[in-house]
Amino acid sequence: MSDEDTADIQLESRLREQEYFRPPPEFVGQANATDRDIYDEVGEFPEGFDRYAELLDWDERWDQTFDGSNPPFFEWFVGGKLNAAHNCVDRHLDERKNQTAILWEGSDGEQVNLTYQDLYRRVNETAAALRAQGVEEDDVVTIHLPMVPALPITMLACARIGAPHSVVFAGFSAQALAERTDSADSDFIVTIDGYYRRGEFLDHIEKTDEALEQTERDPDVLAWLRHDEPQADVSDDYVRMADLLDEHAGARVDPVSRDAEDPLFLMYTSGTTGKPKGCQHRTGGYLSYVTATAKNVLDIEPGDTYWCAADIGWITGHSYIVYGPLALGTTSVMYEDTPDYPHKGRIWEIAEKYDVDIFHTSPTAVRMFMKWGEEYPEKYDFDFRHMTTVGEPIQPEAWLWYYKHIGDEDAVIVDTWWQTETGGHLLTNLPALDDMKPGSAGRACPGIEAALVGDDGKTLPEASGQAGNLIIERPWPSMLQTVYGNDERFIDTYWAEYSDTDSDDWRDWNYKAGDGAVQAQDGYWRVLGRLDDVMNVAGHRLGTMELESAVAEVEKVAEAAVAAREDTEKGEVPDVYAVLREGIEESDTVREEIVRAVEDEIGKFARPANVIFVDDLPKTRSGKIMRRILENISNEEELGNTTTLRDPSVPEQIRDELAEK
Ligand code: 6R9
Repeated sequence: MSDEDTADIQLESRLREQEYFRPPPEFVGQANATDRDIYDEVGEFPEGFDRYAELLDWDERWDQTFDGSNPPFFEWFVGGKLNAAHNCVDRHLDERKNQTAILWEGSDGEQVNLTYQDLYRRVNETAAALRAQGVEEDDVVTIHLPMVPALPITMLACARIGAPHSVVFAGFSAQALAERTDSADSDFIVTIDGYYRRGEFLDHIEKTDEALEQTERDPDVLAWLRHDEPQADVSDDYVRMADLLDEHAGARVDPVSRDAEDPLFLMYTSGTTGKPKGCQHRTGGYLSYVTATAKNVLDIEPGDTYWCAADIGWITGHSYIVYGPLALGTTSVMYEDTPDYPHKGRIWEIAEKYDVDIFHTSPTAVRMFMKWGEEYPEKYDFDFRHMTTVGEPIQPEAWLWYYKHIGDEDAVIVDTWWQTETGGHLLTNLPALDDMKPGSAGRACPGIEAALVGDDGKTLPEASGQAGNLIIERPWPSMLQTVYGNDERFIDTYWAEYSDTDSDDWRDWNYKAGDGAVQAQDGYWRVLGRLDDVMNVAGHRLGTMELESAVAEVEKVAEAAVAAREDTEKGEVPDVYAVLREGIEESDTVREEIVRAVEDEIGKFARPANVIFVDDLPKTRSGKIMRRILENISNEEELGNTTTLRDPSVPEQIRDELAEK
């Protein structure tokens, strides 16, 4: 064995035994948050959050930090006025108009450098174009764009004119787009002719064409082009952005002064029941909180090159590619294609090319990089000072690999727990202040009061080491305002279970996260995963109900249930258990129909891993499907308690059926 190998093994075992990792002194020396007093200062409720809002430019200062008089409809920075696009673009022009704001790398290595001045010009022209097309303040604009510069430009243009955007991840199907357009009462869809996936041009406009056949509304469609000329069949009924922009070349649009409480955007997300919910985020509280956490948690400075390798179509991209980083005036990297195109070193090649300082990704991606092997990152010369994970728990093994092979043992790592609903980070360390602990998110962020409730409804003692239901006991500025158009659902989903809903004292209201968690004796939080019927597939949230209703569309299926199976790479993957109608034979054709139904209703990323035909599903006496049992079967685990089953032999029958296949 070479010396190098021996050294490697020694290091490996040292890393494994070590529970805490100190942030490197060079990091601490330059960090944004280095004083522990921040916890007391921001924790001074509610005025402590004023310091977050003070990071922004306001047209009018707020006269009340927090109004809790009508729980759970809390208000933040009441009376204040501001514009998000001004804060992310205009206010940087004096100091850094020639600095790159967005550094975009296309599939084939094409590069677009948008300086703050360029971004200013393009956001203004796009805002003028949207207005000319009839978009008015408070109109919801549905944006169905992939990772191209047009996406942040359109979002910021909407923000400039006070039109809330609703970005629908490009991987969603036509039907999902149609549903979200209708649900948001949106009369505008912004799309593009296509984009690149693994080097191939993907026709994207056909999803809009199909969505229009399904919508109840009749939205105007505005189409960007990926190149100068259309590469797909763009209907003459659609307005070409290029034409509109030509008409408005050089246009300037004054940013609309928005009330702090005016909505900035909607983001649809999966829940336990029914259709996806439109989480509605406010302008002032949201922007203040994501800016402050981008500064204190992600340690972003204007001079940094920052790369969050997520998709802007999810909340992570909204908060930590677009709004937080740009409000701080940094350089934010965007990449169009997948991490393995044209080779598995693509991410590290880009990191080297742009000299990225801060890198942000998901545990799923880390597991994938780990599987591909360290030879890929080793080929490139890059040096991160700070790394982030988000979206799911990270296994200590994957954490250690990330620390060693990507961070070169001299970068800090933050594991950030938060949700679409929370707008920004809630549980994570401030990197210079606390040691890292693989597998743990760490402390609650300044000003955030988290707690655990046992199944008996009682709050667990602090740092008890016991698992419980995660709740947030005190409001925070970036919390969702409501579920768009459905206040009742907002209350039922997030508040009813752990609040005294008759009380008009905000202290009696607790936000339910839907996650299980443990707080260890050191005060660190470890989030275990969802307690409800929501799965986490490669960091994407999917409701079992949504999947099941897609499967139910297949006529040959009598009944179906979806269970999450653990997957070493994606975290979880959906397994479909289907009972076919009388007289229908099991076949690959039916299986294919089921898979296609899921792809059509939701999107390809939700594709089931397995379709398993069974004679019956495990049900309680009252007829409820016990998905937990299917999950145990999928994961080849003990079945646990089956006494509540109407027919206790069903799980064994399913196991036998599986064994026969
Ligand atoms: C930001 C985002 C939210 C759900 C959340 C939880 C899981 C997110 C996590 C994590 C463990 C972390 N989750 N971050 N679990 N550790 N650091 O991911 O939002 O798509 O709404 O998902 O993701 O289960 O409830 P969203």
